Amino acid sequence: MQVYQFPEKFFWGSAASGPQTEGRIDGDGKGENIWDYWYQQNPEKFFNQVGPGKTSQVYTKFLEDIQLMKQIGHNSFRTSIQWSRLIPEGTGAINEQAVQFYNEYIDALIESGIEPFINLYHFDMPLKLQEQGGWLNRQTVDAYVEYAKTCFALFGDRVKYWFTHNEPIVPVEGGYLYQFHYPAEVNMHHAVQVAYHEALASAKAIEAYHQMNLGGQIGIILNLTPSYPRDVDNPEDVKASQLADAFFNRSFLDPAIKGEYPEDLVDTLRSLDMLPTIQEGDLAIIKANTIDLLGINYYQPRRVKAKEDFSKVDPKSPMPDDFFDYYEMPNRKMNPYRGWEIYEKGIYDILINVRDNYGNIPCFISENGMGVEGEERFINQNGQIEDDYRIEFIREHLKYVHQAIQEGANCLGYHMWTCMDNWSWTNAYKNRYGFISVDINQDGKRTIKKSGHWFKQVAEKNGFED
Ligand code: BGP
Repeated sequence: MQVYQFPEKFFWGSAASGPQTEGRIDGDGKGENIWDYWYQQNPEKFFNQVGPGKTSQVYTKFLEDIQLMKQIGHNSFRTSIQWSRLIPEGTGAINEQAVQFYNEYIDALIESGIEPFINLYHFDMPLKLQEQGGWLNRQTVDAYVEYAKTCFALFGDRVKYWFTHNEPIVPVEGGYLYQFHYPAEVNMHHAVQVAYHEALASAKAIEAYHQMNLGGQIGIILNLTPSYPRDVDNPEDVKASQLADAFFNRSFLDPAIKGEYPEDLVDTLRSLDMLPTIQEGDLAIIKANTIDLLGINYYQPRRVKAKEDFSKVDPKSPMPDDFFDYYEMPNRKMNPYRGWEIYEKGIYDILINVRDNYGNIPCFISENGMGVEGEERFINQNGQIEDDYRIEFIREHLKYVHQAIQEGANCLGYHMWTCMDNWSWTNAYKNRYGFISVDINQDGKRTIKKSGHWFKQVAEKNGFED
C-alpha cells in the first residue's frame, strides 16, 4: 500500500465550458455563435442531431449544480464565459442578463468555497465576427481584447484565475485543417494566420489584465499531447515526432511561456511559404506578455513515425501530417468510445517537460478524463452509475502527477473533465465525461456517479492510498 499525499492547498475540481453546459432559454439575450449556426445549417453533423440549444441547462440549474460540486469535494471549478452571451454581436452592446447570470454564478461558487477559474474563449466565436472572418480577421483580435477587458472589469474583483483560451490549437485544427469545427476548411495558410491571431490576442489580453492590477493571475489552457517517436533510436522517427510537437504543442506553448515561436516551426512554415502576416510591434507584445499560470489538458499521447505514406500529400495543400505518419503502438491501451489511447505516464512527461524546459512555471492539470458511451449500462439499483473505469483512469493519472510533484514539478491542482455530463461539440451527448450524470431525457436530472463520491474522499484527504 502506498500513500499519495498532495501538497497543501491543492486544487481539486473539474472543468467545463459555457457553450457545452449553459444552454439557451427564450429571451436570455444570448447572441448566436458558430455552433448555433453550424447546427442550424448541418444538424446531421451532430451525434443524434442533438445541438447546442439546451445542453445541460446550467443556465437555470447552476445553483443546484454548485451544491452538487460541494458534495463531491470541489474546492475549485473552471468554466468559460460565453462571448456571444455577454456581447451578443461580439462587439458593442452588453447583455445585462448575462452580467447578472455570471455574477450570480461566480458569487455562488465563492460562497460555497469553490474558487472560480474563468476562461474567456472555448471554441465559441460569435457569429457576427465569424461572418467577417473570425480569427482570420485581425479585427477579431481587437474585438477579443475589448471583450476580455469587459470581463476583467465586470468580474475581476472576485475572479482571481483567468485564462485567455482553452486549447487554441483546436479551432485551428478543427476549423482550418481537419474539418471538425466551423468553418471546416482545409487551408494551411488560414490555419497559421488563425493560430497567430489567437496567440496575439492572448498576449494582448494578458497585457490588459496586468495593467488593470486586479491582483489575480492569468494564463492559458493548452492541450499538450506528448509526441513519442516509434523508435527513439531512429533519427527519422525522432525528427518526425519533434515536428509534430512543434506544430501541435510548441506552437502555443513557446509563445505563451517564452514569448517566442520555436525555430523549427518557423523554418518549416517558411519553407512552405506559409508564414502569417505579422504587424510591426506584434512580436514585442508577444515577448513582453507571457502567462502567469499554465493549464494543461491531457487526454492522449501522439505517436508518430517518419513519413511512409505519401499518398495524401498534396503540395498545393500542405498539412502538418505531410511531415510524419501516425503510429499505432502494439498493445496500446485504448478508450474505445473516444478512440483515444490511454497512456498515464504522458501526464508525468508533460509536467517534467514544463519543469525542465519552461522554467517550472506554476501549472495545474486543467483537463483529464474519459468519455464513455452508454454509461446507463452501469446503473445500479440505486440509480447510480458505477464508473469504476473512470476511478481507475483518474487514480492512475494522479499517481503520475504525484510522482512529478515529488520530483519538483510545480503542479498546483487537478481538474477532471468534467463535472456534469455535457455537450461535446459534434459528438453531442455520445460520450459522457462527468462525475455527475445528466439525463437529457428527464429534464437534465443529475445523479452523482460512483467516481464523484470517490473524488470527494480524495479531495478531503488531499490524496489517496493504493
Ligand atoms: C477537450 C475540450 C473540451 C471537451 C473535451 C472532451 O479537448 O477542451 O471542450 O469537449 O476535450 O473531448 P470531446 O468533447 O472531443 O470528446
